[in-house]
Amino acid sequence: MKTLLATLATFIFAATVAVAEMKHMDHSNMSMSDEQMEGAVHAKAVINSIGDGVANVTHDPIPEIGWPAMTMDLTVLENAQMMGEVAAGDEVTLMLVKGDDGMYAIGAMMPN
Ligand SMILES: [Cu+2]
Repeated sequence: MKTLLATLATFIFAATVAVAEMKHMDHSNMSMSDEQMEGAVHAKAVINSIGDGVANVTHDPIPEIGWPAMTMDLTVLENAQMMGEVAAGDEVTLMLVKGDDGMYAIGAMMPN
């Protein structure tokens, strides 16, 4: 009987988790995955140029990931959220998320 109860409890727990997972999936209208959001970092930057899927930026240090201030090219993710118009010369806050290749890429950009 104890075994049966334990099995039942495990089953109910598993079912609860499954339902929680499904509810979780309903949030997929967010364009970034939860995994990406967890590892996301923010940095202030100046946009030097922005083009097809890539932006050259000069960003402030990002201590969370050990980056010093630098000028670099960053991939702009296809589903990146652009909060307003961003053009070369603009000061922005970047949200960087890890892309599929493990490299940080721009997941969102908002003018300062
Ligand atoms: Cu950099």
